[in-house]
Amino acid sequence: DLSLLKSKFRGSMLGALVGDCTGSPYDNGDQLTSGMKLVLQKSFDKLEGPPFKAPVVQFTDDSAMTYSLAKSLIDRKELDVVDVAKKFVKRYYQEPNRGYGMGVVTVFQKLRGNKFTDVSSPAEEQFNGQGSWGNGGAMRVAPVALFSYENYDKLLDTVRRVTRITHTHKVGIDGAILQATAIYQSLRLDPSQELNVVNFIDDLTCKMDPIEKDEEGLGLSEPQPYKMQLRVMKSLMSEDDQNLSDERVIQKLGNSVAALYSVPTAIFCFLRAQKPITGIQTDNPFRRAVQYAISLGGDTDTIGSMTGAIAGAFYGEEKINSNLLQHCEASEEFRILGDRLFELSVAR
Ligand code: R7I
Ligand code: MG
Ligand code: MG
Repeated sequence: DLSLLKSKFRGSMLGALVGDCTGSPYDNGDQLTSGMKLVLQKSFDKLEGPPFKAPVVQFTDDSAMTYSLAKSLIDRKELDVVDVAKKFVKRYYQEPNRGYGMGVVTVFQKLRGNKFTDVSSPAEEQFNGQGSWGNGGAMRVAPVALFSYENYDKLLDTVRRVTRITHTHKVGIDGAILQATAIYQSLRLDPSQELNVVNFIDDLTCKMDPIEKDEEGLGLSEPQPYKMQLRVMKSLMSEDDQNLSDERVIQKLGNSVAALYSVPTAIFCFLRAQKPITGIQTDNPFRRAVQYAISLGGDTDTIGSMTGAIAGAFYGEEKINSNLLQHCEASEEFRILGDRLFELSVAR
């Protein structure tokens, strides 16, 4: 069904944007107090209501980089890392106050300094040569999952190359792969059928196994860290709603800017939101997923955005409230990017 698939492409791009826009006001690294969770509930109620006169909800670096990446893939019809790097850097210097990661700015400065003659070294030199394990690769990866819809090997290659522009630590790269894989799987599922959570996690685990096996000399205490997180996720998903306090979820899966402690959390939020969650009042499972992700605190814009990209790829645009979309900056542009990526990778 091509119209459903097109809606899923739009949904993934719009979901990434909505999670970023709605999550960014709570992005101060901390847990949300119960008062803040109520503010969050009310704010979603208001954003889903009729249009009101207020400034639009602004996006951050997550969406700025997602936009640049999608635009480059569409313009070039293939991955051109120099073009992507140029677009990232240009955008950063146009609007440096979008909340970029502390480290990644050095990469932009060096790229501009060498005039894009070397797009590898600046990222490799980060953090004393070990590269960044931040979630900046994963947060912008949705367009790559859409662009590589037909071919998983192409997805892996494209994610690796595009992530390495800024993030070369294996854990940063593998986090981007896991996030893209979750979107890839969600695009293929029928949202009118109940999602089989165990199968979804098992499929992710099978795909991550060979990817994490070629780990060499990283000195990680856990040789396959994402597989370990997927095991934790599976066990949490088997528990009762009552047992799953926010504190326990945060303690087990994390909510930080580290890819390892945010990508699995986003996938978990999507999966858990298939069913009602105590404290989140909505019948809409897309909203439930994003609101729940934000309510866990920490890196709220990014975990919200990654959750939204997966949930949007599963449910499609239909489940994303149109008033909510109107309240988010650049939503019309993101819908168009979803359409262009669809034309490029499916309808071509
Ligand atoms: O990963 P990155 O693009 O940041 C994305 C986050 C998202 O939450 C956005 O919404 C935005 O707020 O930033 O940027 P990086 O600077 O590469 O990584 C983010 C942070 O992770 C860094 O500023 C460091 O604090 C930390 N970090 C590391 N710390 C020590 N050693 C990442 N890698 C390392 C490391 O190897
Ligand atoms: Mg951000
Ligand atoms: Mg963030």
